[in-house]
Amino acid sequence: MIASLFGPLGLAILSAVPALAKDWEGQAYTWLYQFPMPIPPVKSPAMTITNPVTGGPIDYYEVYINHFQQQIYPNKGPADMVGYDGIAPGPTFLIEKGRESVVRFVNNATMATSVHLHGSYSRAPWDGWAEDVTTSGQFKDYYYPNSQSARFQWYHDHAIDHTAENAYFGQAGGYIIHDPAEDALNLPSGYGIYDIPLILSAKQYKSNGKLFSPASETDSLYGDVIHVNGQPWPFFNVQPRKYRLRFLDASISRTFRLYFQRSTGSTAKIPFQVIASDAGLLTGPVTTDNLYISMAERYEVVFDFSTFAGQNITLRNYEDVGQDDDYLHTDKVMRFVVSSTPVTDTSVVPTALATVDFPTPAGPTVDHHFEFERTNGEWRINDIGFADVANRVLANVPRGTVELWELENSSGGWSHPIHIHLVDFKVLSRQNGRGNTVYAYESQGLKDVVWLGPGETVKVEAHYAPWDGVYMFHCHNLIHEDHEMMAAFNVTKLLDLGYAETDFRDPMEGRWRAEAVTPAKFTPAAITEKVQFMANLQPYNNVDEVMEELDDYWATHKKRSVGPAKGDKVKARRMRIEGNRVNMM
Ligand SMILES: [Cu+2]
Repeated sequence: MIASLFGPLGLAILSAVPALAKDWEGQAYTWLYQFPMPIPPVKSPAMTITNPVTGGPIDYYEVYINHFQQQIYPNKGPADMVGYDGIAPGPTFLIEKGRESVVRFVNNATMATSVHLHGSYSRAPWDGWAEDVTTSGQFKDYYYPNSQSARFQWYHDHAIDHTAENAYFGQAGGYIIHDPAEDALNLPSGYGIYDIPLILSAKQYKSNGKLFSPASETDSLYGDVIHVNGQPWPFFNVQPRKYRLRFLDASISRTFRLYFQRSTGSTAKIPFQVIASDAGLLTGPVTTDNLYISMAERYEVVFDFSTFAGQNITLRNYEDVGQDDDYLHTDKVMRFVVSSTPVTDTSVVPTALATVDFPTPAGPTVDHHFEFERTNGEWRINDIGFADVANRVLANVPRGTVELWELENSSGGWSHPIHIHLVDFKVLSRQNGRGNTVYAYESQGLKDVVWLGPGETVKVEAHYAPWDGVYMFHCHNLIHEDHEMMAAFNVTKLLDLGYAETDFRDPMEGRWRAEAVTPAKFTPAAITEKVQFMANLQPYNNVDEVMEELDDYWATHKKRSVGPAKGDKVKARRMRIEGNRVNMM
């Protein structure tokens, strides 16, 4: 097929657009826009326990990781899935900033799990370290701070070597933090009413209606069936007014470039406002008519349906995003059915949204250069894979410093969304790939994932605080992650900081590991005792004080580079962090 396209100078050029290799990779799904979009239910705490140090509340939740079945094809058998509380996506947590939480994840499933709360600066033992697994019949209590700015976090599996399977079969859910500053803006609000999570995923099914497993994939599983909140190509009834749409790409391999279009008539792309990204609100709304969102990224959009009363709006996806495989309907996502009844809408999108806590610029020197590459069919970071236990800590970052990291995609035509745990970063620059562009919706807020399109090199800057400890960074194509495109960095302890606190640096510390489920551990008294024991060690309640101590420290100390320098792969390979148990396992 030959199509006429417009080149960068507005000149019409002829370009060969490849025809689809095939319409479907798996079982065809033909019920587009026939079924309503589900909204994941809100998770309620099982009890609220008093923090014995601060006197504040700690909400305690129990989540059961259960096998379940879901009818995807109306004319086939149900799909076998595994999800949080036996649903997919899992229930949504609605958290007020400042209310701590402990979530007990109970593994009733067959495969081992580990839970990462993506977007949270959780202490290392509760960050979902891949090897910190909870096996079938065990539970683990995860303690979360919830003291960061309002943001759309999500919780998902992170278990060593089979994260892709666990996430794909259903282990992902939303975790939304609200704060008073955001609430005061009068944005469209009300979870499931005018504030709508749109959790995207792409999967592939077998002829019996069951999921095709990514277990034996080593490159990618792009999926030919697009889901929103677990339903293929749903419709959603809306009123002619503004909505806040919280996008999360929970696919294991597919990147989207989204746009809105009338379902009939004009095919023009309809502009919308991006108001938030991974770490919450942008400085101000960014108006665009299309949006890249790769795996694990979150973007929040306000779309105004008020001029489309009685019409249908289709959410579409570009073709040829990255080098993902396209199928018959992967250029479509869902449909909004706009009612014809006028409504009053008092919500607004202010021109100033938030004061974003950008890191103090560290200067032009690159502290660490990481190459994301494919070597002899294996996925690697600076030639290291996560299984290389002795060498996988690729950076030592002095606690409280700002570092500039350069992330290079040197793996040919592949793309990699890179997630750095613990921190929020600013995307500074992008070279090659998409025209040296950092999109305004990427740079006007803080992020924890950045998409490295084919051939791209991106610089990101982050404040490595507030905690010390060993954390992961990795590709969020979960098949790449499972096949070793994951490493660690160590936010090092400042021995002379002079600030006394409990040590939470080791993500594998024995006392925080999963335990066997027994009735005695699930009594209210036992739960209260456990939660208060954790709280007594004060993992989170002094965060402002910690930040001040770190600022004071670095006002009078000079940073000494302690990690491998730019391009120094040999050094990276040999570097060991002495005394770090994680590294020596
Ligand atoms: Cu990747």
